Amino acid sequence: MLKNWFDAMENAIREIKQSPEKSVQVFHHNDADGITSGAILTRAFERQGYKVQRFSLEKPYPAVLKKIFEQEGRIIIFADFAGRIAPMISDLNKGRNLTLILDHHVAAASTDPKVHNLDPDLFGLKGDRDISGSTTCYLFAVTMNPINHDLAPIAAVGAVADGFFVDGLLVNQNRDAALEAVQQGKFAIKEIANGEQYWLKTPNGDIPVLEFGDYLDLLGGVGYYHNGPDMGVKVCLEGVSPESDKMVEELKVTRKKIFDEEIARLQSGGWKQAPHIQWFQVENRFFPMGVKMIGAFCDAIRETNLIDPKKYLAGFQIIPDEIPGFGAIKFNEVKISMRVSPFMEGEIRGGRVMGLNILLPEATNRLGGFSDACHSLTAATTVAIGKEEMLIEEMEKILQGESNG
Ligand SMILES: [Mn+2]
Repeated sequence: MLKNWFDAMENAIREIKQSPEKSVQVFHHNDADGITSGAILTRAFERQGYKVQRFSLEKPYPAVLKKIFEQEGRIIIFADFAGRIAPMISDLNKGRNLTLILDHHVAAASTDPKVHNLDPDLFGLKGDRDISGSTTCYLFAVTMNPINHDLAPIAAVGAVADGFFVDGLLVNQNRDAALEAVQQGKFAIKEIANGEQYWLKTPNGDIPVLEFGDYLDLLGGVGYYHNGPDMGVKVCLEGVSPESDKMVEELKVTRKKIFDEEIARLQSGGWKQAPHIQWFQVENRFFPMGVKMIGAFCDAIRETNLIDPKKYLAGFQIIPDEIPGFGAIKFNEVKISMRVSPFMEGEIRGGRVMGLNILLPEATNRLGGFSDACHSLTAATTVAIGKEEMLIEEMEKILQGESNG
């Protein structure tokens, strides 16, 4: 199976080398795994003499994909997302661009021969165990050119930050990347009581990798609309600097200020109450933070006395009509993030009330919205701006139907 994966990567690399196009467009996720993936691909393609245009996305939104695939004759690469939507990408591409998908989430096969879905999930590996997005990109990079072995520490950082361990240890491809980085003298593994601790060795001392991962997550998430992902990639390739430290400190201040102001608003009548759901809309007040932060904010308040512990918790944030560096995109969409109190968590786990993984996607579908990551205790979808209240009402109908029936 793995031989098939390396064969598929070699095929794609051959096609890239045969293409007259000498620039690549890299679209990567904005979390630590995605940022390390973007850094690895940038360095690897620049070494091959390509001009790299790099864009960080919070998600591969359909509106963004549509604009990307208005192009023709390009080399387009997706990293740390898009494995599952290879069929949709194939439909949009129609053979017009050489497209590579270097994701590690659960994947579906491509239906366009010009779309190479190199997600190792299709070749027998598990993205939540064996291999991160960064390690996927790293193995692609060394397949393209063994000179890229020096990128192993960046791959290992992404793997640790993505947080998939078996009994506290990195395993399989992720572990191999970490061991390689250790051999290069740039990484250290220390045994602890329930697993291992990973350290990045830098000229300025050793940094715990989990801490470094948080640093990248902060740049990518809190600093999303303020060039944070660019700084994250720079830090991966060149190391932390006083400039990046300053940016991270400023972003922490920004986040605290925005969160504190929102909490004050909630305390002075900012809530809207439905029978089973308490909700609020932050409009554009979270800018320049990315839309991941509405979920982070719900997490921050779900165990406080700001909320009614017996109701579901929902927050809305308008998705800005812009992808940094890529340009204007008319989304006209609002993101909803849902969380629950510890009390409701017990009710859901006990099967006494409906999980968010059923409630939110069902209501979102009824309004023609887009469901993505929905789990029983955390969920997020998007709907058109203006449908916020309708979405809450749909969920109430679903909940009342359940209690009546
Ligand atoms: Mn990942």
